[in-house]
Amino acid sequence: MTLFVRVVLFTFVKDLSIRVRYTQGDTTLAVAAYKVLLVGDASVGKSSLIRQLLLGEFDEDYTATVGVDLSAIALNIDTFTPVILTVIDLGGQASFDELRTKYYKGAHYAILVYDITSMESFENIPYWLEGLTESIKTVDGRTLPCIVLGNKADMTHQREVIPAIGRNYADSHGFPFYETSAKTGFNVKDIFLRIARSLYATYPPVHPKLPGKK
Ligand SMILES: Nc1nc2c(ncn2[C@@H]2O[C@H](COP(=O)(O)OP(=O)(O)OP(=O)(O)O)[C@@H](O)[C@H]2O)c(=O)[nH]1
Ligand SMILES: [Mg+2]
Repeated sequence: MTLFVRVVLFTFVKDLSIRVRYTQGDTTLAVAAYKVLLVGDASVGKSSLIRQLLLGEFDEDYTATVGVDLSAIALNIDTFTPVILTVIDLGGQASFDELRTKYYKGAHYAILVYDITSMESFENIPYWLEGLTESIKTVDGRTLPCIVLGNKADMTHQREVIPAIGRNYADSHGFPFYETSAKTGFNVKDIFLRIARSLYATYPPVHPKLPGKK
């Protein structure tokens, strides 16, 4: 389904989910929108995952994210249900450590990314999680749901982290685990769909009263 979204207003609904109201023909509808943080060491491929998802493109050159990049990702979780993920792609370079936490507040979900060719990037995942849990409470005080991604799965010849290690870590926290490749697109759309479905189930939108309806 191609959806033409003309955003007319952002509203906060009891601080739980953001509704984006849009018009489609003569009707005003609301779409559930959620704030998703994308964190992990510099160069693990966070921005590349977004680029692959939005443009179906991959760039071999590394351009560090300076501070933060914001993307609105519209996904249909089924034929009738669009969801918007506002993804906050946080530059992993140490120079942005202080700035980064300013974007944590009010998040609904976090994507923890490491690079399967870098054991160091995997070993830093607990620090990323600690930073998140120290700095934020979710909008309704629940533990922040997360997913763990081992990216660059196409680079098997340089692998340092076997899938079982990533999966064990994720399991120990009750988080889902996937390996992904921003280069080939492996698992990229699937994980964003999974996140959107999970958020929609956890924070279902409050439907607005349409004009003329009681
Ligand atoms: N082979 C391969 N290379 C990747 C993959 N994902 C990213 N890269 C490469 O890794 C480098 C870093 O990618 P970025 O997406 O910029 O990394 P980042 O995590 O956003 O880095 P920061 O913005 O500094 O935090 C680039 O040279 C990409 O081309 C992947 O899945 N496979
Ligand atoms: Mg980046």
